[in-house]
Amino acid sequence: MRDLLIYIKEKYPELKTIIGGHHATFMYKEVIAETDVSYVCRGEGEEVFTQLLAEIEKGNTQPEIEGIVFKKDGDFHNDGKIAIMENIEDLPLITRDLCDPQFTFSPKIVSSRGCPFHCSFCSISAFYGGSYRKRSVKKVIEEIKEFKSWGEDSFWFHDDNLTLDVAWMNDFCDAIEAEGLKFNYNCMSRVDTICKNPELFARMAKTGCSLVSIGIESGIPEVLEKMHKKINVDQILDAIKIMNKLSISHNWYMILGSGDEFDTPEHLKTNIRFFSKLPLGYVLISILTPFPGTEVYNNLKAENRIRHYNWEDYDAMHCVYEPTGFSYEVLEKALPKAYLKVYLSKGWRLIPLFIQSFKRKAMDPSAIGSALKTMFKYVFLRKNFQETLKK
Ligand code: B12
Ligand code: SF4
Repeated sequence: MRDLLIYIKEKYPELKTIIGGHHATFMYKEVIAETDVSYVCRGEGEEVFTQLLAEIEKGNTQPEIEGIVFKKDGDFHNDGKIAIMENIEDLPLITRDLCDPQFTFSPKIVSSRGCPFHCSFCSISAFYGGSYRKRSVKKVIEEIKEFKSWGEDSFWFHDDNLTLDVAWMNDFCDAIEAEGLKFNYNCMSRVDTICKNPELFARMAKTGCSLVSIGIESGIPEVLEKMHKKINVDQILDAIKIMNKLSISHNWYMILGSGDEFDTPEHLKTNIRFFSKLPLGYVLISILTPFPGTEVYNNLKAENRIRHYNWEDYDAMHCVYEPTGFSYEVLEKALPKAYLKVYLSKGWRLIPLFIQSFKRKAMDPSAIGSALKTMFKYVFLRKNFQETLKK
């Protein structure tokens, strides 16, 4: 995106450009300095973007609009706010006639925005100011029906936690059953929600849920505590048991590194061992990455332990911070080893796992294919893991 903005500014200097999203929201000064972008939208764009366009049309190129930042008198105009809409219910649905017929995309649905938790590595709470807003079941069902009329029957919920509002989720399952709708859906949830509401997940399995992604993050209680993850090891074990009894594929997230005093070789080993002993479905392993806006970023920055700001390397495969108990290379080398240990520990159980995912349409076959190819290149051809993944 940075290169694109620079290219446009060079080629068409008279054009007004605007950027938004999490990174630009927190790093607006750097983004403007690097790209000379005309405006940065901090926060949700739907309302303020249209207001900005209306003002520019009227000839007012320096409008005072919530969350809109631009260069002014050698400084920045910034009201210090992140634009958050009160009401996301009335957002219009995507209309097909606005899309080029050549344009294909698999529909994503956002039924809620924000999250009330404050996990130290996640930028959601800073971006949405801890708010959590939900659209009605009626509107979401309407959207699903619209997409189904386009011939789509598989949806990915982009909500950070689709199941947070359990009553809403039950109403959603009621509506799917009442209308006899048939489709598959993937979503994200939390360990504690699964433990407290196993019957909800059984209902979800019946109403087409094919894949749930869940963050365990760490098997070390002290690290979970410091991450403010608000889950414990007993809950993790319980949630895995519950998910293994259901016909839903499950994908668990793990973080290597904690950015604090628990970055020691012993803790690293213990964590990997913990994950490899669990009867998990898929596991996605990331290296702790200090994304702007997060507590981890603020702490590491204050301690002067951020190694560099090459944002391309903020991909959760590189260690961009200086750990205290070992070198950053140790963590980068631990990533492929952790993948191997966790996946090889599954042995033959990997085969039914893949077959079930195909059948449930939980995973794109090409994604599984490219994961296997990456592993082959790494294990047998001894290619660099990060480079192999990037290709
Ligand atoms: C789905 C998703 C993915 C999917 C994307 C699939 C797809 N094709 O869309 C996949 C799995 C590929 C993915 C990958 C990654 N993701 Co991701 N992802 C998400 C997730 C869950 C939803 C995105 C979304 O649709 N949001 C809903 C829309 C409505 O919100 P939005 O994108 O923020 O847009 C609003 C505003 O930001 C603003 N806005 C945005 N752009 C613009 C532009 C203009 C002009 C204007 C005016 C406004 C504006 O207005 C929009 C509407 O309100 C978000 C979390 C989240 N809730 O956003 C994380 C999130 C964006 N991902 C994140 C991360 C870290 C990653 C990875 C690095 C993870 C990894 N380990 O590899 C990679 C990076 C991939 C890459 N190359 O960029 C972080 C980003 C952190 C940061 N500060 O940058 C997030 C915020 C998750 C988190 N909890 O921290 N991701
Ligand atoms: S990791 Fe999940 S639960 Fe934690 S703040 Fe982010 S979205 Fe919320």
